[in-house]
Amino acid sequence: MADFITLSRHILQRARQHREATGDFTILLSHIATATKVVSRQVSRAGLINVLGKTGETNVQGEEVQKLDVIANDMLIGLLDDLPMVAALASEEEDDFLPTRAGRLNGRYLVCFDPLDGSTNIDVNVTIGTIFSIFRRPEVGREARLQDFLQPGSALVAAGYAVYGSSTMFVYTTGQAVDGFTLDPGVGEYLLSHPDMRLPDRAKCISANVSNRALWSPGTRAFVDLVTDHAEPRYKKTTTRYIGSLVADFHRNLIYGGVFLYPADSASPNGKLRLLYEAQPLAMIIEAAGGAASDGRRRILDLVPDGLHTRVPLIIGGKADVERFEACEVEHGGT
Ligand code: P6P
Repeated sequence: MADFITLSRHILQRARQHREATGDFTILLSHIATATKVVSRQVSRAGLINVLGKTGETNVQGEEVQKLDVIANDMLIGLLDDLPMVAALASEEEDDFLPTRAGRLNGRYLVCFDPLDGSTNIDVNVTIGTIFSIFRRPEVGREARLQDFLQPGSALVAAGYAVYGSSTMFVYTTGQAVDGFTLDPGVGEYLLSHPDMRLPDRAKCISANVSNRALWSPGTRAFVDLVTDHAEPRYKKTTTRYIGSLVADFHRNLIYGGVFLYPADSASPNGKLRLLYEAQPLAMIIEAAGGAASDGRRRILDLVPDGLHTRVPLIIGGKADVERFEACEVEHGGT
């Protein structure tokens, strides 16, 4: 039974080592995990329960909302709304933040999430995921304010994601280590399968949407060229892998080693990905695993969002690769 480490048991062990040992944090993280289990079930049956396709609406990002986006968003909100330790929620699918019913005045935590990242891949059965992060509130005893969410990622208490692929995995960190759990559908439990995940110091993959090449800065083009031309020893065997689902690309690179980039470009000078509920949580994870994350110049975890949906360029993966990208931007010119 020693190897049968469930997520709940692991969170309790981690929480004891961490100042979040009040039990509230354990309950909160366990509820997020439960929401991802339900989303996983819906995703695995999407074609069967007629949730494929679009709702015909568009979200604050101007993106078409897929039915499963709504299901995932509603599931997370529904489960977290009843937790007295959570004061408010920020979701990719919600224009504004949502004070919770149970914790709006005295909840110590704020939860940010992208309920279903990569949702354009739903109809073609490509891996998608849920990304989340947890902040402590600056003060309690009042309703949450937008300003409470606008913190640097370095202040995060925890971050993680669920990836709905050939199996469903739940990966999280409280800053010291990154641990991965695989869902056993028969038991309905996440079991520890990837303890203490460390980013391999090799550039096995580079992940970028090369159809944006004409929009990239000279520095970005120079970096991608030196990697795909195998022009330096580190990149002799680097291959390209990009499936248009951030969580899936990130998870693969975390295990194999590599770098993902969605840089600024002439069409999107602030990049496409969102700082609060995509870049910050993944940056916390990659740094805890030994990697790095930058916007091309600055460390992601030092950046403070201007708003809930602030976009940011994201270069994330091996320290050497992020630094090499930044050197190219200096040498050849940024956006
Ligand atoms: P593009 C999915 O819509 C997403 O937000 C990320 O999951 C993914 O990495 C990115 O956009 C893909 O964007 O412009 O390459 O299709």
